[in-house]
Amino acid sequence: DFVSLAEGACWLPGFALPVMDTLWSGLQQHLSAYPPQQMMTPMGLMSVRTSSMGSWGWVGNSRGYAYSATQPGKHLPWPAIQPVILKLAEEAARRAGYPDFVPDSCLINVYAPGSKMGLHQDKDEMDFTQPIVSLSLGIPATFLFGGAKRTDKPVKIPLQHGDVVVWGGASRRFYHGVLQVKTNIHPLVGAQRINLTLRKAR
Ligand code: MD3
Ligand code: FE
Repeated sequence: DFVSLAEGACWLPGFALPVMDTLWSGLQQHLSAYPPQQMMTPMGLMSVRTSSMGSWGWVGNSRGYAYSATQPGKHLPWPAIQPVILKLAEEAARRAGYPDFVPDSCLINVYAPGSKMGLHQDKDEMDFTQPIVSLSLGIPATFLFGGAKRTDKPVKIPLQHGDVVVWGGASRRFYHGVLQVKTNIHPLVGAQRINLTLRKAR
């Protein structure tokens, strides 16, 4: 079952729950091998820590941000998107009406309690007809879903462990962010929220 949030935005509560044990064990291995790092941006150091999978990882520095084929400060590629994650994203996109979505980038955002993400638009990708699929794990967070203008009043969406959202159509360019994550403990994932953002970057 799904909830339509705006034109093109489709919330699938608990969609990932059936694969969460498998997905979490693979993700823990990834995070040990590719520890998430706090990225710099022109706006300052992010409170969120990030890692990536796939052909394109997201990297930031004080001059800007971009997709990169190599890990920050290294000449090595990222590992492939894990099959369980890839299948989940493609299946969610298919349900939302995007049968041809094949992501080439999986950004992993790790939120400790107190971390947040300010309102922004995702506009570093090449093809805006491709949706973005996001998966939440761990402790809950309040997602801010705004509109096409920064001044559009955001709607608050309580995202929980196992929730998937497909952001396509007009909503693809909408402003969004995450409120400061409250201290909490999740039985599987512990005292953190992790968001996987799957995109077709190139
Ligand atoms: C709505 N991450 O990494 S994922 C990001 O929870 C980012 O970590 C958030 O925004 C997080 O850029 C939100 C959900 C998301 C991603 C892209 C969107 C929502 C979106 C693009 C347009 C509209
Ligand atoms: Fe974003």
